[in-house]
Amino acid sequence: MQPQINEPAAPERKRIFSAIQPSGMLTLGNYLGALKNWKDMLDDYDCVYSVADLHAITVRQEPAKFRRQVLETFALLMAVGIDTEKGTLFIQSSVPEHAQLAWILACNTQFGELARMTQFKDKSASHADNINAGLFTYPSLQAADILLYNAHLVPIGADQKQHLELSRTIAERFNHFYGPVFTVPEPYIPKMGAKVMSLQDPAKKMSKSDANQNAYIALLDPPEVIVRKLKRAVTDSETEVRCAEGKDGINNLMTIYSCVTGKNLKEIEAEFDGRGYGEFKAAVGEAIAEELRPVQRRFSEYMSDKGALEKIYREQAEKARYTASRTLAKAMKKVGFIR
Ligand code: ATP
Ligand code: LTN
Repeated sequence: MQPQINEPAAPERKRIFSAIQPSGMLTLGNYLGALKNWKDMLDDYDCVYSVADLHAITVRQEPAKFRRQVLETFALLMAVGIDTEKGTLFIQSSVPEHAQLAWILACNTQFGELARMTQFKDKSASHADNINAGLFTYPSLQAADILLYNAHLVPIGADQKQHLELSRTIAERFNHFYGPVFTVPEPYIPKMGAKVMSLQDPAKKMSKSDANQNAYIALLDPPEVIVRKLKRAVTDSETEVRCAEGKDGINNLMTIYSCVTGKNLKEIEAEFDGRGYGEFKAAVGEAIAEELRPVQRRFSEYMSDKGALEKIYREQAEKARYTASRTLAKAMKKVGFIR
């Protein structure tokens, strides 16, 4: 008997759904801004997490590289502590109900609603040679992800607020036309969670798809690469390690250092009083490397046994399908499909 997601979500534990695209190597920004919270939420919520590979092909992917990235993202999520005994972690394309419900929801999403999405406008501009239909209907698939599991809460960054709002509209519209099927999800902004900025342009967020590799720390960067990238991080012309307006580079490094060491900003200022940027950057680099060391070790362990890894992602997909297939069946019945 497979372990299954409780159905419906146990009333005392709200269900959380979130997903991340395997569109590149996960960064320190993903880790401190999202994944650490994903891990912590496992204790208090009924968590369902996904590697959103269907979403990732809205941008052209090279097949062999893409396959590797999906697998690595899955293993890396486990390595940061997403415990598949406590929650569910699955690869989106292994649960065909996502694509099936996405179609039904696309037929309940208006052209005008999709055309207003800023992510669509941004990605159409940055991938002008491939403005495909999937890029346009991306939010209907995202709504399907969330609604299949009747999630109450969806932890998201600011850039996904518009998509979540549209998921709510789609759920309400469907429920209104066909009768109550879906839980209308709420956005969830975790108490803790830092926004990590680019090391090369601290006005921009650290992003896994940045063309400049020195702008981000990938979770699998070896210690010496981390230390080197930190050494090259953009700061300012002063020498004093203190948090202040106009010192975006230093503020960012202090935030990172604080997140990985647990020290507050005052303590950090005191620690580096009179010591200059060079020493500070070296300490930040070493602290990050230290934090990531166990993650990298666990990642290597998972990747060294592909058979065991496959067993886990198959089981997890089954677990997710148990709930997804029930919700899809309910929705299809309401629409009037012959079952
Ligand atoms: P891409 O470069 O492909 O757009 P990304 O690195 O910007 O990707 P997303 O896949 O859009 O990341 O985001 C995944 C999760 O990580 C989201 O919850 C997002 O809020 C969070 N996240 C991404 N970048 C940062 C960052 N620099 N600081 C904090 N959180 C981040
Ligand atoms: N679009 C999101 C990833 C994503 C997601 C979801 C987030 C896909 N499906 C469902 C929350 C809920 C992104 O690019 N960050």
